[in-house]
Amino acid sequence: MDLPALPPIDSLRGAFAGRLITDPRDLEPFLVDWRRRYFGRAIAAAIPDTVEGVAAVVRWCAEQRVAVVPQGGNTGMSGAATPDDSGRSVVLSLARLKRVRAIDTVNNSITVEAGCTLAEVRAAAQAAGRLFPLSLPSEGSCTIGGNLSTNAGGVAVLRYGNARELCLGLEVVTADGETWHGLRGLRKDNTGYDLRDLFVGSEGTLGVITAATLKLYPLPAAQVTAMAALDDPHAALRLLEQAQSALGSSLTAFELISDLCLELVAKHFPDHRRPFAQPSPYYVLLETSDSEGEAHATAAFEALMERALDTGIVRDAVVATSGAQSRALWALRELISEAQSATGKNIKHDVSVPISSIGDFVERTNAELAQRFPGIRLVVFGHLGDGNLHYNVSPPVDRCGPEHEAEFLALQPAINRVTHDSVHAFGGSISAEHGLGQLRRDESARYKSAIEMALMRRVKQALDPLGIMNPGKVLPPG
Ligand code: FAD
Ligand code: 2HG
Ligand code: ZN
Repeated sequence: MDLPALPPIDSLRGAFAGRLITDPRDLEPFLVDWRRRYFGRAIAAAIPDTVEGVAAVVRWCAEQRVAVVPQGGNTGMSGAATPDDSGRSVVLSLARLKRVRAIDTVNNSITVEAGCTLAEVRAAAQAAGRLFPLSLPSEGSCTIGGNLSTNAGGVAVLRYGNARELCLGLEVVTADGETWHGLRGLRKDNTGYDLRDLFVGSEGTLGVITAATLKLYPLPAAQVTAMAALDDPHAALRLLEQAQSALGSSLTAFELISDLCLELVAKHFPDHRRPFAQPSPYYVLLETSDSEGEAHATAAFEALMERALDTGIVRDAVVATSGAQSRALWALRELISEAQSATGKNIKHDVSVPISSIGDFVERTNAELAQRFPGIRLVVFGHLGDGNLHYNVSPPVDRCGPEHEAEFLALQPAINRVTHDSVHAFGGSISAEHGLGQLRRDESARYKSAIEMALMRRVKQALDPLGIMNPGKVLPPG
């Protein structure tokens, strides 16, 4: 397609009130993802203060045939918020749309603008005596717009669902710069196609989310955390079954952690060590949210752990007896990503399989990778209760330095192939919660059927006929 010459940037400056960054040094942080795996180019980063400003930027881009790359906290794992290298993009940062518009404690809902960080939304809910349950280790930086656009998961999906399930309504600036006011606080609404659910999880490829109405829950009377040491993911599944029978919907988190994860955390964050005298191959971090108070929750956990010890499912267990102990256990889990990054470049897989298949998946995939790529280290952790693992790969210990990076990353396609073919064989998904972005875009096309790809392309064509919304993400070009 012949594109018009790039227009003078001053015409965009005049199009909206807010910040426009064009200086290359100031622009740099908007052009790279936090893992430093994707580097793009852009004419400018636009940071409007208002929804009208967002619409004006999108309209300018549509007129000039310039791509719009929405960006929130830039904490995404798939390179989805980084522009391509065409130089024909505007990064549209939502960081200044930060108002909490309304809280309704009878409807149990909160309406917030897209640039509020997840931590700010949780704090606003808490100040009103309510829980907004989405919980990610990146909550201080990621934004609610980014959470919805990636359909983020996190550590409380088991009880409350992912971002999609917590979203009641959306306000969206469409690809032609109009605003759809869909901030309905309704639990039930069967009036045709669900536009909200099209935008959730679309990674900025269909429109720009400017605000959302979200579900709130009562604050739990008590939350208690425990950690169990065990042999393998099969044992973890048996513990999950027992925990669900004993605790029902009070079980809010069930996270698997392999020993290498805790070794890396202890190495890079020496204040955070395993809570057990002896290391075990795997651990599970559990949390219960109890409406009857702390004593009740602790007693239930202790009974569960005693039974699991008696039946040989777990080797050892610890139940936190204070908030500080609970936070220390959670820190071990939440620091894994950073600890693995501190070890050097790694290959990420964010996979889901039916929960009951996780043990077999890990066993078979570990064996095949070990045989094909001797010495590689598997950093396996994640949301076992949702059937979702971060099945990440680090280089062998003696090939960790920057001088070995290129050699290791050259293995990525082959390592992905083994891992993703295994996921597919177990009926799973190659992106459980991080999205496709640029990282898994082409991989995903390999596993989806032709009809699924064709339907997705038709949706894209209908909502973004000019193809300006975050091109090169989710769908392969062409
Ligand atoms: P960005 O990275 O800025 O953008 C992500 C995508 O959303 C891009 O496609 C972008 O174009 C689009 N986008 C952003 N804002 C908008 C908007 N307003 N309208 C339209 N499109 C938009 N993720 C999980 O799911 N679970 C976890 O447990 C988890 N843990 C993490 C832990 C760490 C330490 C880190 C660094 C990341 C973690 N993540 C996790 C990944 C990341 O935090 C989430 O994907 C998050 O939802 C991204 O939000 P963001 O605001 O940073 O979005
Ligand atoms: C988590 O659950 C995140 O901590 C990050 O989803 C996973 O680093 C990762 O691969
Ligand atoms: Zn995760």
